[in-house]
Amino acid sequence: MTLTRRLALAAGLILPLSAAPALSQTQVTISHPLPLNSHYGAGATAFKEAFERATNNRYRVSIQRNDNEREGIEAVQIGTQECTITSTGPVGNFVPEVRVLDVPFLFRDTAHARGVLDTQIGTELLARFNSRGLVGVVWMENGFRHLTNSRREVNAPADVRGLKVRTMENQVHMRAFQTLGALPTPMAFSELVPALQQGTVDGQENPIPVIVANNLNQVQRFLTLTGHVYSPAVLICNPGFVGRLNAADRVALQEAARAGAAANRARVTADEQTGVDELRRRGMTVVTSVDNAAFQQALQPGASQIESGLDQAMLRRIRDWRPGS
Ligand code: EAX
Repeated sequence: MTLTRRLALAAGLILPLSAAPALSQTQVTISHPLPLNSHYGAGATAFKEAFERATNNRYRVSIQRNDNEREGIEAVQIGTQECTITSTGPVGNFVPEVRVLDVPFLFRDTAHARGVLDTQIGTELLARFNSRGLVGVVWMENGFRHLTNSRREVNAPADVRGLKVRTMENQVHMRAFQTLGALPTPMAFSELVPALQQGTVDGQENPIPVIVANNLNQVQRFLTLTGHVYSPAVLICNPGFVGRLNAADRVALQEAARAGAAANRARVTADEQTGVDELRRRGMTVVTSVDNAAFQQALQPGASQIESGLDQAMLRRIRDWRPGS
């Protein structure tokens, strides 16, 4: 099912489309949780430029920062803003089927993740947004998540035991850190830096682009490249907004979203190439040689709990996915 058809279905389009007034300019607000100079900012900017150009500026896109991703999704759901870019962290609380993407060590590498999300499985998961009062427009990317903390070097799973680790408001991630013996503390990104500054939590986990863009080196000493979870991002829009688009503008939205995803992913790739050296330069102690198999082994006892309630067939499809499949 093409995005265009999904958008039409989501918007319940059965009436002749009302064309937007020819000369009026419609404001479109899109939020994301990071600085403009970030992988989400790059995606939002590319989306803005492409959508305004394709609609001859009949739409003006305003990019706003809201570092509470759950709030951004809620605002799109009730229609106080048109779109948001968010990691899948809190999305599972709105679209439970998406939680399947948050399983530790599910994706072999970035190519596996992007390949799954950009083909049938990704399309099927985006379609799940429709019944939840949301339109999943395109998958974007946050990146592989790594562990930081300010108490000690983490070289092995046993070093995680007893650490108070901030997690996103995500049951799958919380169960994983419980299995490792950590004390997972879920909170929105907006609360993270104060919690680290006040010592409410010892550590957190995020992709390199997020750590760099938010200068988390100022509140964290140690970085361990665990790569324990691939963190997708997603561009979500309000069904009413989509439903008011004429057919040509809906195509423009789809193509602008793809342009945003391409720019976002390119920035993740760039940040991951330079970010670790940059964080070392800023003073972090970085553990690069991590025995990922040991972490996967340490998670095994909790695997059934971590994956409880998730679509096991979908998990198998994702694990078995190969290019061309
Ligand atoms: O989406 O909350 C988080 O840790 C997210 O990775 C961050 O907001 C970027």
